[in-house]
Amino acid sequence: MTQKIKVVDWLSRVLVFGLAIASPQVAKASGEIRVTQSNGNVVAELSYSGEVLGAEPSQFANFRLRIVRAEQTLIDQDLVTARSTYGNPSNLQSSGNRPFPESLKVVDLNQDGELEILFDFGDRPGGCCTYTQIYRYDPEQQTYSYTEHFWGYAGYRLRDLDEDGVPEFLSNDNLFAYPFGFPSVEMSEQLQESSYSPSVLPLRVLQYQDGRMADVTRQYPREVGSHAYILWSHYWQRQSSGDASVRTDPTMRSVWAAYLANKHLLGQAQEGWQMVEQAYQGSDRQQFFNNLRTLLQQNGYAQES
Ligand SMILES: [Ca+2]
Ligand SMILES: [Ca+2]
Repeated sequence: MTQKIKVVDWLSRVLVFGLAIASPQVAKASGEIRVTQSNGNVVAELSYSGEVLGAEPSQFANFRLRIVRAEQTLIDQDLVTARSTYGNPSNLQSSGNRPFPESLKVVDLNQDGELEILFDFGDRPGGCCTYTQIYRYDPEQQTYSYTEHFWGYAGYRLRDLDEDGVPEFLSNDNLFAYPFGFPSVEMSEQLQESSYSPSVLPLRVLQYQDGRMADVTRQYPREVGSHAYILWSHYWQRQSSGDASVRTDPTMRSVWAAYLANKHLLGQAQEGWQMVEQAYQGSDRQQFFNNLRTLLQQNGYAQES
């Protein structure tokens, strides 16, 4: 039975810090979902079968990606992922993951005049563990090559933080998830509401440069400082409301770890340590501080020590 094609606007046109991202168009016909996104001379289309609108779908199949550049179809293939087979691309479906239709974008990520195509996939949007695939045009081969970035618990938001036309991936450092336990639900909800970062992990800012993700976090001290401030404020609010348990609460360890990582990025490591050593009085504090010092050194935060 042929159903009438239904076109749904997932999002209204969004203008974020001067970065215009057109809405994906989602078409559904006879159990097939096609997501089309276009910008300039590039059209990208994800298609697969299964239910995607409304309730959580039960199954998907036949993931395909098509990229048309200057009216030439350069990619028309099954979606593959490099991750499920340790570097040997395999069908995305066999990895147990699926693409998220609303994430498809055609954007110039590095301001070189050539548009990149990106979309996310994983077992569920917003959860652990999602990936982003980015396709870029190779003028010599006259086709597109791709790279995959794993976000883990961190996730990301695409923003042009400094309004220079180059978008940033505003994310968090997944290497900090979660050696010191998980944060409280209250803390997590507080960060979800903030505009800077949805996660109790150190802030991380990435840019897509030369076909790979580059860590540019230290170039964005305003955002790092805001994230550190939110973390500190959580402690301060509990402390000033008379909640003495905040000083020994083990769920604060992940908060302090992220806070100190941020303070290192800001060049305020000494001040950060003084505050945390004063604030956290849990019986495991010495072991916690030692482990945190090691983590900060191993991951490039403690450059000045
Ligand atoms: Ca580009
Ligand atoms: Ca920018």
